[in-house]
Amino acid sequence: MGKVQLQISRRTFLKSAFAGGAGVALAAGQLQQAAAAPAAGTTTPWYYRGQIKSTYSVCDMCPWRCGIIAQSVEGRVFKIDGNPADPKSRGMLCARGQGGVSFMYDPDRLRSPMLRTGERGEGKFQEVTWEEALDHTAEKLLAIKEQYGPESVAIFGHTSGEFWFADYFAQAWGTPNAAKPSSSLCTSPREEASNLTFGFPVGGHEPVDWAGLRCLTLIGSHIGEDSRNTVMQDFANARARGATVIVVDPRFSSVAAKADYWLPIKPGTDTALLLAWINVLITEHRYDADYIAQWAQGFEELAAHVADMTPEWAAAITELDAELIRTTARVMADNLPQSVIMPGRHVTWYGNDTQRMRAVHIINALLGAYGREGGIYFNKSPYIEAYPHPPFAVAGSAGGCSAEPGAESAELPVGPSGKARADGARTKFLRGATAMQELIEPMITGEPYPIKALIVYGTNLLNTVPNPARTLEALKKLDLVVVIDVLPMEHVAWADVVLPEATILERFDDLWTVAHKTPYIALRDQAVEPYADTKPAWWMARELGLRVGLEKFFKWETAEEFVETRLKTIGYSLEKLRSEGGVIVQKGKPYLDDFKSNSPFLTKSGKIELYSEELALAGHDPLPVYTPVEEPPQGYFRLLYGRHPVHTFAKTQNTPLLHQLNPENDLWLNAGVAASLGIEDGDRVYVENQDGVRSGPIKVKVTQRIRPDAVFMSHGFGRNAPQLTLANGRGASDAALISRYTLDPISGGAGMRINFVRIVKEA
Ligand SMILES: Nc1nc2c(c(=O)[nH]1)N[C@H]1C(S)=C(S)[C@@H](COP(=O)(O)OP(=O)(O)OC[C@H]3O[C@@H](n4cnc5c(=O)[nH]c(N)nc54)[C@H](O)[C@@H]3O)O[C@H]1N2
Ligand SMILES: Nc1nc2c(c(=O)[nH]1)N[C@H]1C(S)=C(S)[C@@H](COP(=O)(O)OP(=O)(O)OC[C@H]3O[C@@H](n4cnc5c(=O)[nH]c(N)nc54)[C@H](O)[C@@H]3O)O[C@H]1N2
Ligand code: SF4
Ligand SMILES: [Mo]
Repeated sequence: MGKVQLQISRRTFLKSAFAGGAGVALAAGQLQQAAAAPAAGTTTPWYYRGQIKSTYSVCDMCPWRCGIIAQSVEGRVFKIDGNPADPKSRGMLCARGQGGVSFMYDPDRLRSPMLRTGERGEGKFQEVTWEEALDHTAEKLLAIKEQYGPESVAIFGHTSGEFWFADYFAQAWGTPNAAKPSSSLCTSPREEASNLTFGFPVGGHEPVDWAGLRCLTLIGSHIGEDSRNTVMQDFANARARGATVIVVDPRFSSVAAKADYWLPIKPGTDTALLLAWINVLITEHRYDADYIAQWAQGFEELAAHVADMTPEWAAAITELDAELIRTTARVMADNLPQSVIMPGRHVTWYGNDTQRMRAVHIINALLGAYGREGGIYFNKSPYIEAYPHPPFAVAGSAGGCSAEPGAESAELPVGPSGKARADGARTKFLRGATAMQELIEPMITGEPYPIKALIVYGTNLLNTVPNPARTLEALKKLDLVVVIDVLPMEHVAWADVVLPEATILERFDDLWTVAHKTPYIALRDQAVEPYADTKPAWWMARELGLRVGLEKFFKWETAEEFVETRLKTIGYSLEKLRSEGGVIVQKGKPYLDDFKSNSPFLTKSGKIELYSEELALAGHDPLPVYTPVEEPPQGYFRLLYGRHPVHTFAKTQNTPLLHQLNPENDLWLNAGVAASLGIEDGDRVYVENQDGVRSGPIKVKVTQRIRPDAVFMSHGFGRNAPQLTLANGRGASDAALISRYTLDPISGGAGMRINFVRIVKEA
């Protein structure tokens, strides 16, 4: 299979990725008939080799999780199509989704449970049986619990099975120390800012009401490179309809190239721009006054606060033209309420990010966008009950951008229809889910209490969490490190116990429930048998649970039984769901008109809180303030990083097909700067940061498309894991260079764009 895939040319592959699953509407049998007979002398195409089995599931190649149909023949998946009934795929997939087959058949995959034989980090293991691996883990966990308490076990979780460990097992076991990178390294500032302003978080699916949208503003959101399938579809449709697009980015990103206005802002100064926009909207009376009068509070305070924050004031800070600032504010206002600043996703930038995101949410309020057609709709969680279980020892608050946490979705707020937040507050931050960094430090210092064990589920520890050198110190100190993964990523070498998981199409999993304009539930069915000696997370969590005295939480025997029980609560069965296309779509309450007497806003006041009493009481600025960030020293550039369209984070660099499309990253360097440094396009250089951390060599892309004070590289390359045979040693690692971060005092999000690099020419 790998061989066949490698022969596909880039052009053919991308064509099939973006053609939007033309074959999807055909049933398996029709597909066979529709295909032309193979030419004599060629190998038999896969669709002639036997009965095609179509299985409904959800793409796991990124956290967007599009509905898919896996096409398999004789126990092997050959093709993945978008599920036309699924609101997040609409029958299409992005290139990464198409690459799912290549990901699951990566020959470098973990095959068997293993126990460490050498030193931590050496990567020496012995293959063992599941019994041995689980018995050993359970024994260690119980000994640690006995001596230090259940909270001394930390659990990190991401990817589609995170629910079983970071939510269900963590809560049953009784540790509040579960964290997800999709929260404190991604969305937590925008979620907390939204909680403070509207009384509910944005939710995993950004509720932009694309169909009627007339003006879209993007603050460092690079749609197209951030290649989430439906976001790209929606953007393309909106643009084709003539929607105006304003892009604020220090880099001329793919989406900036499609915009009406590009604001090449000085990195770290966005809050000044946002405040100046507020100034223009208010002083020129261009905001939605009726909406603000009816739904918001604190307008007078806001108006007084921004009175002096003119475009001229912001121009000096942002290095943007004052007239451009004024004009773009007017364009936004001319289109209200069908005018929206997209709530960004990866918003942990400078450690003051909740304030910036509050400014974004406040502008959306001034534009009257929330709850209006063509503006921002209210997300609603689908109705379905959790699997009944005894009360958990702790409330869950691992959070996360993909946090539609399965069984718990009915208990956690995702929109105005949700209930109040289950506040398991225990952090020093004002609100928010557990910050990952908060858990690394106690592993090293034992303060405020020791963390002795770490279970890493589907989290790319050393590529994801900033300051990997510090994480390594933590890994050395722990009494137990358990890694549950599918590939031999760098951190696997540091595990005591390695538990290899079956990929999404090799396992049955809990329902995927999505808070959405049309709330929906998607089936995650098993297409083929697990690879080698791999197992699903639900099975591992249960087997471990039974071994550590948590039987009462694991009364169910299979995930099918778990799901069947949940489906019954909405009058469904697995059989019905399978026969109906794998998706249940419910009715939402997207607009203000859908709320009769109750306010849709769930703040204490029931209003949009432009001025935040809650922030004031906690000693934070109640109105967004601009705080300058440190400047790069002489000879250094600010390190910016982001997505590449055909890769996901640090997980697909070794995926044969995606590796072929993009084997390494490059370093964007301003053309003027390159000339002055004597660097030419294609030169290979090393990159060294303020702490002397070096990565590379990386190929330079000399371009006019980036400001002179910053460089940019895509995330996830520069790997240091020989077992990743394709990815190892290609390009440079943004993660290694992010040795500094600043925690946002409100959300606990880790600001990572505060690192500076210089360029070292290859010897
Ligand atoms: N330097 C830097 N750090 C970042 C970011 C960045 O841009 N640069 N981005 C941040 C953001 S926005 C996010 S959301 C996070 C993402 O953080 P992560 O989710 O940690 O990122 P990935 O690299 O996708 O790692 C996923 C891990 O899950 C494993 N995996 C894949 N499929 C399965 C499966 O079926 N089962 C199991 N058990 N494991 C599986 C993969 O092999 C990999 O180790 O990273 C954050 N950190
Ligand atoms: N292909 C692909 N798509 C993905 C993912 C993936 O791994 N691969 N991951 C998904 C996930 S979980 C997330 S969180 C999103 C992340 O997608 P985004 O939220 O768009 O975040 P980043 O990728 O970090 O975007 C970085 C952009 O911000 C710009 N930037 C840097 N500094 C500043 C600044 O100070 N001000 C402004 N205005 N802009 C700045 C950069 O130049 C770059 O264009 O992508 C999602 N989509
Ligand atoms: S956006 Fe692409 S990678 Fe992400 S879930 Fe959808 S198809 Fe999969
Ligand atoms: Mo993210």
